Amino acid sequence: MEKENNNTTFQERIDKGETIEPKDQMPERYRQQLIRMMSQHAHSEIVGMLPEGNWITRAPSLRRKMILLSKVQDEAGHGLYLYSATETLGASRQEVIDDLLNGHAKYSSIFNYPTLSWADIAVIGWLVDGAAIINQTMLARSSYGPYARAMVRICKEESFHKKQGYEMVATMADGTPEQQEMIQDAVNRWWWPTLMMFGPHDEDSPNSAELIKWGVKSKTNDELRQSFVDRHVQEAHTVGLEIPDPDLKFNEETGHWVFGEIDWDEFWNVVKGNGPMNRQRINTRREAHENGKWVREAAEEYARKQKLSEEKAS
Ligand code: FAQ
Repeated sequence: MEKENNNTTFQERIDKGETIEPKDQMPERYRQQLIRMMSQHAHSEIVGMLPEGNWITRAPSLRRKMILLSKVQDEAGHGLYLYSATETLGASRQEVIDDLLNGHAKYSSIFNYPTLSWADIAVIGWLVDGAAIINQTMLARSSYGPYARAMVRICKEESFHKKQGYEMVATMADGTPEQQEMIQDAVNRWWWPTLMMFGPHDEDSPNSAELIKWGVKSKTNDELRQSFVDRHVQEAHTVGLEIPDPDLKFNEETGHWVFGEIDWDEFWNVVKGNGPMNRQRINTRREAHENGKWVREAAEEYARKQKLSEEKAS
């Protein structure tokens, strides 16, 4: 009975638009849902460094290299904020990271596709960051304070990422025939996987209703996907690029673009670990984690010594 009363109070707070902070009472299921979603999000930022990191040494100019380096560093920072925010819910960072390295944790399907040419870097900035912004602008209004605040900062950085991506897309689309071919080929390969980032259709999304009830999400997967399509079809046409969807057409009555069906078999195959790059991504993360062991040990030892000397001084 007491639990029910607490939950009612909690729901009333959510309905009033109040922010929930780490020490507030919350239903266990709310906590678990946030740990699930925020840790998957943190992993996505960290694994998301790999497809672009692959091209840092091959950037076509110093300017492009500096931008890409700082973008990839930003993604690392996003992962770290999000791991910290997940810890505020009582999750242990080590366990969360172990889950990723053991292959038990999910992360965004999009990062299991290869980056085959420099044009892919332009298209990731434009489409993948573009999709991330649409999703994360909503999450900046999420009911859980630490997540919402992390999203505000992350969205500012993602906006820069998208702008640099679109500027590169526009440059290539206006370039030599080879550059135009490269950029169109990259759009053809990344368009559908980007639509998959928003998750399954609403009727196949087991978590959405609960997350919306608790104010974690305020829009459904399909609503966000539609916003993405409406915005990015326009941007593609502005720079003379085609969207690889024969069913794409504008509905004058609704003011929205109608688009073809996503290949859900491909989506679930990638989510289950069988995408083109899943194994390589996890192996690369494992190797990086192993190579960074001495840094973690040194940091822990430093913190231990600092604590000892502070105790002595007091
Ligand atoms: N990939 O019931 P729903 C970025 C899973 S960050 C893999 O609809 P929910 C920045 C889902 O986890 C990109 N798995 O789930 C960047 C669930 O499985 P579970 C990441 C997916 O939570 C840019 C099951 O399917 N962004 O791009 C995917 O309501 C460039 C059923 O799904 C976030 O993580 C997927 N695409 O909605 C970095 C944002 N979709 O856990 C580098 C936060 C669904 O029950 C370079 N997350 N699944 O076993 C979210 O907004 C949500 O969690 C969704 C999924 C929308 C991803």
